[in-house]
Amino acid sequence: MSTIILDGDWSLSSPQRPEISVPITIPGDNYHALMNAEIIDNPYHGINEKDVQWVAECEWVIERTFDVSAQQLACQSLDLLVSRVDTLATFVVNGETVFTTSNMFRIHRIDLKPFLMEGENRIQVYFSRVDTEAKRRAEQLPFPIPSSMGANNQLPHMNLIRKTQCHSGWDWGICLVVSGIYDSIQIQLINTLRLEQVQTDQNWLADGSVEVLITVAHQTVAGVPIEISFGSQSTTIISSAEGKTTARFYEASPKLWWPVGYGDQPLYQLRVSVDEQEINKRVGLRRLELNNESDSIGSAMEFRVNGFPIMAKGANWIPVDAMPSKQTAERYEMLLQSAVDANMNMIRVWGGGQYESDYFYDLCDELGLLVWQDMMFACSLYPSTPEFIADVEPEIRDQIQRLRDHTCIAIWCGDNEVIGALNWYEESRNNRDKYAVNYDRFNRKLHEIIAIEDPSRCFWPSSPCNGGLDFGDAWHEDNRGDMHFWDVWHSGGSFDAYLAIKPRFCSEFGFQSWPSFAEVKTFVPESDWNVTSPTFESHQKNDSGNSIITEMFTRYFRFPQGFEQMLYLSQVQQAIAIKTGCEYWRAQSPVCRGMLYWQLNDNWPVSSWSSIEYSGRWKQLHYHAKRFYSPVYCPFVETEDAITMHLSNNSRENKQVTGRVVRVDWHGEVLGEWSLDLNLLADQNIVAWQLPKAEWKNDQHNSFFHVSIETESEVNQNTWFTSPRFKSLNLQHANIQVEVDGDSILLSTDMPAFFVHLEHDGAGRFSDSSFTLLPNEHKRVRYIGEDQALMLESLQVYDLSNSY
Ligand code: BMA
Repeated sequence: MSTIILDGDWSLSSPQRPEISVPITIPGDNYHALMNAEIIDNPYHGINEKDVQWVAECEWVIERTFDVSAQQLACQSLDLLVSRVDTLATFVVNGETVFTTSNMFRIHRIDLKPFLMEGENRIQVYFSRVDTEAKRRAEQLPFPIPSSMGANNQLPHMNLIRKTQCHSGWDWGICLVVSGIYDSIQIQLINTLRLEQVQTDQNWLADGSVEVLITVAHQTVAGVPIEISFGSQSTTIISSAEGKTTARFYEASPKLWWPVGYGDQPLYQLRVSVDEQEINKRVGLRRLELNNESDSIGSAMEFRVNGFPIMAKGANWIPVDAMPSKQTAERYEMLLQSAVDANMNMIRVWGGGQYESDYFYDLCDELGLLVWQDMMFACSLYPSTPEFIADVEPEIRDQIQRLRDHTCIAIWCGDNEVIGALNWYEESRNNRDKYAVNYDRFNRKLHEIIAIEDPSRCFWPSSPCNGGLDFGDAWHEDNRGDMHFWDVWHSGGSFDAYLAIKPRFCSEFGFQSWPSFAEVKTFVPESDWNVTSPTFESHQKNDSGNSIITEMFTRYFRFPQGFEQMLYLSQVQQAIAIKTGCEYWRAQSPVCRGMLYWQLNDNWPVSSWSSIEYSGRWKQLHYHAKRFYSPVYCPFVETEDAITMHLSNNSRENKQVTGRVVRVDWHGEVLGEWSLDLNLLADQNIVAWQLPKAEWKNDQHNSFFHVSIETESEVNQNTWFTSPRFKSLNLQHANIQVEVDGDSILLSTDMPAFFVHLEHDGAGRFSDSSFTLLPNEHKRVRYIGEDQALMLESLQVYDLSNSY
């Protein structure tokens, strides 16, 4: 046996609560264990969050025993491998302190041989309080380093602790200051030579062939054979005394890896082994660049893969669950597959969460999802003191070394919104030079480390950022860099504010909705089915969130009747907001080369900007994203004197597009009809149809435009309203007929119906939803899921005309 696995059953106790001794599964966290043992109620239900805060005010101990045989003990070394230890932990083996941790993002390898004995051994991990340590560190700083307080970081000074920043609450996040170990923990037996790491480098040659250089880092022992295979080739190399040995493979005609939508994702299996130690990776062969060249507007922000420009489309990612025990493989699969199913090709791992688990990046490699990877710093200032840098430096090394061979990773980014945060606090506003220098010192350190660990990728100082050494307002600069555009949500702008900018790359913009009624039933007691009830308010972490949603209703819609319709309408409103931006920016290609909305997922059931609810249910926005992110899309853009429709092709192939644009009145009468049949070139964006306003202006609010298109591989639709003020449009009441046959649902209507949305209480989704349904049309939708009976029993069909 080459490893001793320490995963599984441990016990959890606390010196402050001697009556508690309960089982805990490692990998896992203390909150989850306490909930399982019924010491605490489910923190996600009702208003329980406030009752479970005491857990973070205790110290916790986890422990277990394990056996070591005489033969195992005779090994050269027995290395404990452990990572994601959250956070301030002391490891004790057989009563002796072995090591302590202060950073949950470190990866540890410690030889336990001196501490082990034959037979039964005991390992204990003591977790101390992070809140008191944060205060202690704050007192030692040469000058204050402020962090945001409020919904984000309910505990002070958590910016000084290297722990997932949103554990202490965020403007969509419950405050659960968890502790535990979140990766597998094992002891590896080493006999001849310790295999430490494997790294690959791709050297592309002019003729399209590639040389793959494999560097094996190992113990400084010479003369040990190391087996290496890459794809169908293999070799044996002999270890060198320097601790680094390399091998080269040559691929004359490499199978190229592409982001999804642009080609396939072939992965070459890489295996390195010595004795019973083995490191396995799957590597995609591709060239990747970030084109930042200056142009007539400012400078580009364009990812190129294998020389081809990519329109990055996707969303921001937060940790899958506030209780790490619940971050299961199935949920990673479900979320990332949902991203791909909605035609996304890029995910941004946001800096307030965590460097994700290996499984996340493996899936992204397989699925063709590019990853924008932040370093884990967000929405606070951070010190550049030697102590803090000493804490961070090994973290960045560990993580870049762990992640750099993942094909999916497109960019390393220093942080989330830390440049912007210079303007958020009185101290830093009043002493901006000092704080800017502090920021720059810290940020350069990150850059320096990353440039050494991975020279193949670009380092981007911060998101958002106008570019190197530019600490200007990247919330509004649309000529260069990436933008976080929050005018519509946080600054109260109307939807048309999205039409006032042409971002080069918008890496955050979002609009909240309430959870669906089906979701609400899972965590809100019936007595609180009201958007201003205590449960609703405790599951809304953005102070003005509920007011913004409601106030926006009054700008655009007739006020919904009742609670359930309010929930539905909030999701219509969210979908319209994000679609407005994405549709317009997509029509600005190639000026705009990226859009990642805030946010993909929720880490507990909550009112938020997500397009997928905590349960995995797609909100209306996610169904819209599937359409507006699809490889071929038909965005409408209003100009001064015409309504135009673009055709945008985000793929490497030419596409034959056929379709029909119609102008329809509110009763369903077709007032005008135009057919489409054209060949769209790869990566092309053209105006495919337009109608001068003079031809329909007099009765413009009496009708809407609808387009349906078809290519060899997809169908798509889009509807354009002459005004976003639906409240003043003459929408007719629609009677929607629904016929269900197994997993097939047939819908028809007597009047044009908009945002026709199917919802049900169980798991799974529909092949389409939140669409426009015209009279005389029979729309067939498929239920994609396992629970047909519950779907049938609980199916609800909503539409805009029936919301008031
Ligand atoms: C952003 C993010 C998050 C936040 C979101 C919504 O700028 O970086 O910090 O949750 O806005 O306010």
